Amino acid sequence: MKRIYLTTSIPYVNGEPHIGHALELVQVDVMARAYRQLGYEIYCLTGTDENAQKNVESAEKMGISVQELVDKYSLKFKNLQAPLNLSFDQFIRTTDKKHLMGAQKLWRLCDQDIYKKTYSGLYCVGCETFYKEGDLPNNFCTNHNRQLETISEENYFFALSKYQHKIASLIQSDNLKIQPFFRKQEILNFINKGLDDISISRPDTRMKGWGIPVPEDNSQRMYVWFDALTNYISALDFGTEGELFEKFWINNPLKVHVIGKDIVKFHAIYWIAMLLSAKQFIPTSLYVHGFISVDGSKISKTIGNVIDPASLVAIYGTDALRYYLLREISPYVDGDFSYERMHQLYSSDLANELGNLLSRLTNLGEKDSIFIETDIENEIIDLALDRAAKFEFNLGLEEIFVKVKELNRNINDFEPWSKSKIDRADFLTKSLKQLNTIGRALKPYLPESSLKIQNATENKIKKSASLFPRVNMS
Ligand code: ME8
Repeated sequence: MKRIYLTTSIPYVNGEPHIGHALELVQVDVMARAYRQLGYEIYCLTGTDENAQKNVESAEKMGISVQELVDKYSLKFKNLQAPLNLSFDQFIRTTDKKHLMGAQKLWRLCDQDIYKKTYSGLYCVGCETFYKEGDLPNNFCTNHNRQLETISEENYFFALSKYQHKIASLIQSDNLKIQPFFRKQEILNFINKGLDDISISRPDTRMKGWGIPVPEDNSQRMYVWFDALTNYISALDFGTEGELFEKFWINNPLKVHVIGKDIVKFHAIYWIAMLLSAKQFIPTSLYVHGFISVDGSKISKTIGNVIDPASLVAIYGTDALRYYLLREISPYVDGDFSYERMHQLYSSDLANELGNLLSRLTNLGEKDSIFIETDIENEIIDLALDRAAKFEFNLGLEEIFVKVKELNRNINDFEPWSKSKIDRADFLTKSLKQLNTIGRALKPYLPESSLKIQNATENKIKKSASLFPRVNMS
């Protein structure tokens, strides 16, 4: 049986989930559903990244313990499962015991590439990254709106430089396939400028006792990226030699990480080097999505434009938000969210086109006592499935909606309501079957609507409840 292991990145838990996170979760969910439909045995993972130093800072500011902070925010991410209709198999937290075991095991396996050194450098706690003088203008991180701090301390280092050529060749040859192509080129250019060794631990005093202890050295905690990246295998019980690891990492040709454009370096370089050092298999591909802005501005707590995905679902419903993220946002490039566009898309594509099509056809179908035995037009369904599996969600939905529009046009042209019952029986039967096919094609994208459409267009036709009821824009 063919297998695939699919993962999202694991968000930090020092802030609320936003629609950028929802984008990645929904993209991975559509892929997971598509591969399931294609008959693959799949394992789909998401979770939260909880050992960052910035959590210590945030908890201090909020006057709560770090554990309370991570519990509270991790739950908010986990709670996106219902409103976004996510079908993942596991939600891992990097504060889980099995993750600690996996991370420490990997560290031990990298032992020959780890050494201790005193280091002085510029650090952004928001990025959890060291920078060199000149990396960022005025040593200011615009992403996190903070001045870089100078830090001098004794840390463990990982001999990343040793893996430069090997990693470049794995990427060049697509043994690690990076999509889209321009991200592959970007990272190759970065690697070819030369890789320095990286610091992979922080003194326990700076971490205030938070984070995963370095094996055999309680005075140091693992650098959060070293620990976070191992989530992809600790979730498979790597630490305890579990069956999942055997099944989905060792004996599995497809291991796919979906990530945002800001964390390619960590996945395409650090993670690969760690796995090579530990003599483990590497993932097969990275799919890199772009960033969503809100009304043209970067999503930021300071600007105050963090939109809770669940609040959008409360207004428009799960499938409407999924539709926006999949159709309006091109999978690999930056996109924008606005309430205005959300409302527009909801009204035009979902309520007026798809919803209306279902109401019209089932209304007439009920009046004429139409009975449908479905015969599926596989070509459309296969094409939509193929697009979903290939991360081409916008194209997949576009093609389905061409069919939706075509059907609506046919109805307008034929005017079944002005024909005799006998004259329209054929037309209605054919149209309802086509709508049933559309319903099936939508399955990985809009699972709930897909099911409603399928149920409403099979057997004895009954007038269907509105798929996308009117929403008033407040
Ligand atoms: O990077 N639009 O966590 P994170 C689209 N903990 N995607 C966005 C986005 C936006 N505006 N903002 C963030 C981390 N993302 C690490 C990951 S993985 C071992 C550790 C994406 O909460 C971002 O690119 O900053 C990443 O893929 C994910 O959301 C989590 O971001």
